[in-house]
Amino acid sequence: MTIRKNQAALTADEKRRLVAALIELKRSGRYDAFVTTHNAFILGDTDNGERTGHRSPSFLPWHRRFLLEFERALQSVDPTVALPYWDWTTDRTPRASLWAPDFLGGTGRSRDGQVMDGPFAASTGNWPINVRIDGRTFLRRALGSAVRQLPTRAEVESVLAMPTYDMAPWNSASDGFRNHLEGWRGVNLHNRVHVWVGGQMGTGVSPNDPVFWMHHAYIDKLWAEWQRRHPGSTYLPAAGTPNVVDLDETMKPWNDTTPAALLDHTPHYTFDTAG
Ligand SMILES: [Cu+2]
Repeated sequence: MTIRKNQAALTADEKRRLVAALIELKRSGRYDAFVTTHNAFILGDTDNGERTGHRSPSFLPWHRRFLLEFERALQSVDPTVALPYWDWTTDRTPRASLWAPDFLGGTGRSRDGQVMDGPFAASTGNWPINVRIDGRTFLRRALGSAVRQLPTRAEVESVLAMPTYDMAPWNSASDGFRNHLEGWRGVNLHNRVHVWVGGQMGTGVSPNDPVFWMHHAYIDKLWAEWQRRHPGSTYLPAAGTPNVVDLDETMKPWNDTTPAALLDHTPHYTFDTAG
């Protein structure tokens, strides 16, 4: 059974195994296929047209499935590995152990944003940025420079308190839990974390940075926390919404699963704490 743990609680051995599995997926080319898929959806999802991965109700189930596919790929390399989550309300500075050289490495140097330490630094030769939006082939970060503060637990609580999953017009203008968690409206949780990390994480090719998976694993955990808090609320819209994935409609690119089929994470993984 897969148990997703807080990244801050991983042992040295768990970190080593996760890093090794990431580098093997990268070497084999399977990693970059995930970056390509994510970028295609970022480019294709629009507020007034078809929208599936982002700025829409299916942001949460789409990323749940995307992470499941990625976690299964990691487990095909090392069956003991699970995706950890990064609780950025607690581990909220560049001094967090997440950014140490034995795990993800730190922020980028000022000249060009290049990450200079850790297993994903360009100098290792193990982490070429192949799926990219410009000529730069090295992992970049600028932790805390484009936006100073990561969201606080109080800000997270204010969003978890919202009882309605999502609302018309089902896009970046919506009120409700999904769009406040995604961050287009209000205190801004998910989007702000992408901006805080900077570098590739601030772009459509954000999965180039392995922290992407840990950020989204925490967003996914917050969805589970919201469900426990609002047992009478569920995914919306229910049916008949143009350009938007309704509860029982299949989602691209897989075309074999629906939001309804992804509401319960427990057949696939559990978390170390209920939260
Ligand atoms: Cu995304």
